[in-house]
Amino acid sequence: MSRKRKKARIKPGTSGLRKKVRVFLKPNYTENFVQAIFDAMPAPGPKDSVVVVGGDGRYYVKEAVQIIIKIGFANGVKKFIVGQNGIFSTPAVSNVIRKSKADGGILLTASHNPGGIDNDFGIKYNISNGGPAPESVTNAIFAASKSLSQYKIDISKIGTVNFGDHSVEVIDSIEDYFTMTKEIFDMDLIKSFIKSHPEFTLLFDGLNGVTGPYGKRIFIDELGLPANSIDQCVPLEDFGGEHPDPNLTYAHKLVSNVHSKQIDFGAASDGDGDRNMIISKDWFVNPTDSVAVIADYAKLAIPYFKKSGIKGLARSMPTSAAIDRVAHQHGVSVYEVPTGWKFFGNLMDAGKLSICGEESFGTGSDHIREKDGIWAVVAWLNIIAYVNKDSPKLIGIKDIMNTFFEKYGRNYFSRYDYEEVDSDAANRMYSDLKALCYGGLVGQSFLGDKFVIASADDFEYTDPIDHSVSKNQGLRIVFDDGSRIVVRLSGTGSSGATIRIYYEMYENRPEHLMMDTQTALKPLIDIALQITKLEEYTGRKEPTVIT
Ligand code: VG1
Ligand code: CO
Repeated sequence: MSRKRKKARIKPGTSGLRKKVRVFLKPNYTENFVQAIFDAMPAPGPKDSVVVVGGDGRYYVKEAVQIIIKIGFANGVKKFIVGQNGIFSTPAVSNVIRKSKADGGILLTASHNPGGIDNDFGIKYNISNGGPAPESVTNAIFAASKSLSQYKIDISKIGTVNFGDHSVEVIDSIEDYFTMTKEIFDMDLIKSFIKSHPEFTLLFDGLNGVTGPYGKRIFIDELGLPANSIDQCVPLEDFGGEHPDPNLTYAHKLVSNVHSKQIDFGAASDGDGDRNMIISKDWFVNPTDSVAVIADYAKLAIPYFKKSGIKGLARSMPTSAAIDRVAHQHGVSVYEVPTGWKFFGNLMDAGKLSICGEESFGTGSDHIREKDGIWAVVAWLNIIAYVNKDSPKLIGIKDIMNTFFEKYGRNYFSRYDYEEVDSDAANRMYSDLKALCYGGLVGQSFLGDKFVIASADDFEYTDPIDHSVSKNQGLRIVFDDGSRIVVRLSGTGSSGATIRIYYEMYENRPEHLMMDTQTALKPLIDIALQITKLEEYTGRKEPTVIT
C-alpha cells in the first residue's frame, strides 16, 4: 500500500482535530492525520496493537472508519474494535478501551459542533488508559503530520471478520456501556423511586446525537419510564440541522418542552455523548454546581463511590469553586487543572481523583477517562431517588439546590461566549489584556471599593504526577472577595475565534442564595467589559451564547 506524504500542518486543539467536513474531504487530508496518529502512537507503536474506533454518527463517520482501518492495517494494527455502523459515544469508547485493554482509540466526532457535509467533523485519539492523549502525544501528532487501496469492511453487522493476521470486530457499543451503568448506580433504588413517585416526569433529549440509543436502553427499556420520556433519540448524520450542544441556547427544544410540560427532570447530552445538561421546570442546574452536588452525595447514594470512597475532587480552572467547598467539607484534596479533560486522566490513574467537572457541561469520574453525559444524568437520578427515599412528597431539583446552597453558600457562575469573532481582533484583545494583567491591573478598584483586583495572571499548570507544564491556559482576574473574571480563547472552534468570558461570585447571605444569576453577576460583567474593551476590539455588543 503506498502512502503519499504531504506537508500538512494539522494541529489538534483542546480536544482533537476539528474542521469543516469539506476540509477532511480534501485529497489525503484525513489520511495524513490518521497516519500521523499511528506515527505518534506511544511505544511500542501500532504494530500488533488493538484499537477501538467509533464516532457520534455524524456525516463522514462511516467513510472515516474505512480509511482508519485501511491505514491502520498498513501500520500493523492487529485488531480493530468498531461500533456497529460506526456508532460509539465518547465515554463508551473510553470504557471499551479500558475493559478490552486496547492500546488506544480513535473517535470520530466534533462533539457539540453541527454536523452534515457543510459543517464539522473531527478526529480525536485516546490512549490506553481510555483518556484523551496528553499534550506530549498531541504535539507528536502535530510534528508527524508536518512531515507527512483495499479493504472494505461491512460495519453494519456484529461479528469478527479476519484478514490474514488482522481482524475487525464489530460490536454493539450500547451493551457494554449499559452494563457499566448498572454496575455504578443503584438501579433498584431508582426503579423503586419511579414506582413510588408516579407523578415524577423525566425528559431526555438526545439532540439527534449519539446518546439516543443509550438513553433509550437505560431510561425506557431498563427503568421502564414511558416512551415519551425521550426525544430526538435517533442519531442523524446532520443532527437534524441543529447544534447538538446541551446548553440553554442550543437545546432550546428541550428547554421549551421542560417548561411547557412542567417536567421535573430534563436532561440532554451532546453529539458525542460526553456532555450533559440538567434542568427542571423551575431550575437550571449550572454545570459548576452539578458536579459539586454529585460529589456531595456520591458516597451516600451511589454504590460505586460507597465502595471506592472519594479519593479527591477536581475542576478545570474556569469552573467555579463550588466543588472546592465540598472537598473541604469532606476532607479531600481538590485540584485545579487547565481546560480539557486530558488533564484529569493522570490524577485518576494515580488514584488521586474520583469526581471532576468542567463548567462547559462536562461531568465525570474515574470509572472511565472521559467526561460522561449519560453518567451525569443517571447520577442525578440516583441522587433524586436517594433524597426521596422516605419522602412521599417529591423533593425536586430546585429543593436539592436550595439545600446545597444553604449548606455551602452559592458560587454564582456564568459564561459568555462570543463565537466566530474575527481571529485577529480576538488575538489582539487577548494579548493586550494579558499585558494589562502583568502591568497595572492589580490594585485597581471598581464601584467604589466593592471590587478591588487582588491578582491577575495567565494560568499555568504543573501536572502533579508527571510534572509537565502547560502554559497560557487562560487569563484570571481575581478580586479581593474571591470573585473572578476569566478570559480564554476557545481551542475547539472550526472557524474564526471564540472568546469565552467566565464570571464567578460567591454569596452566602441566606436571602441572596436563590437570585437570578445574571442579576447577581451584573456588576462583574460590566467591569469585565470595561477592562477587556471587548466591544471596541471585536464590535460585539452581545454574546452568542450565555450559560
Ligand atoms: C471546550 C470547553 C472545554 C471542553 C472542550 C471539549 O473547549 O470549554 O471545557 O473540554 O470544549 O469538549 P474550548 O477550548 O473550546 O473552550 V467536547 O464535548 O467538545 O469534547
Ligand atoms: Co462532546
